[in-house]
Amino acid sequence: STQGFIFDLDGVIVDTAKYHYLAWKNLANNLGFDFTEEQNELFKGVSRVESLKLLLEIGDKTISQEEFNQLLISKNEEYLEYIEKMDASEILPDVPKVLMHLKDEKAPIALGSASKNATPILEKVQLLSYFDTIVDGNDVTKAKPDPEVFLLGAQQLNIPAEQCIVFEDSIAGIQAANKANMISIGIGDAKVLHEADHVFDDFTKISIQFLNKLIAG
Ligand code: B16
Ligand code: MG
Repeated sequence: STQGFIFDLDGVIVDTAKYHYLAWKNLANNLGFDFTEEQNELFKGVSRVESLKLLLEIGDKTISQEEFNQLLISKNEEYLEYIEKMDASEILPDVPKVLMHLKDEKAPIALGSASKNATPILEKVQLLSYFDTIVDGNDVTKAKPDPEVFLLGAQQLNIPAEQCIVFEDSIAGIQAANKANMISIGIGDAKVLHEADHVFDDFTKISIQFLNKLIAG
């Protein structure tokens, strides 16, 4: 049986979480409150709209729908300025090695990201060609922890959900993978990602032997 591999983008392939954080922090500061890196953990994997709702809760702010939409636009404009400057040097360690190995083994690969900016980011860092399909924030209506993004990825790869392996850095993303009955592999802090089936600090800690076991199913 063939196993499918689904990669989250932000925090797994590239560290754009730092850019999201900078943009949200600026927005919070402009509204008169602070936003810490610890609070940002809960924003990882969460859609743009849901993130702004969370931020306004943190700052205890109520705003009009019009202002809400305007803030979404200005946050994204600042974020786009950061990603405009990205190149392949921002790919996280050993990601190309893992993608290359999976390709060599003919394993189907999907992207499963909440971001609406996923394709331009993959283009910027020159990894787009590794992916058989891209599922991102433009394709789904329900944000992680809902499993929609990963189920759609499996469907587009034509692989049953139970035969898919998800790499994720966020709590919401691990929960989404688990709900989809996929194997969840956390990339990051094992204490934060304790709901994952396996956790590694980063891809340098994942051996080819372990990958081959996943490929074999
Ligand atoms: P955008 P992922 C997520 O990407 C980020 O982790 C999250 O912080 C962000 O709010 C979300 O994408 C939406 O991104 O504003 O670019 O549409 O981790 O699911 O790849
Ligand atoms: Mg992520």
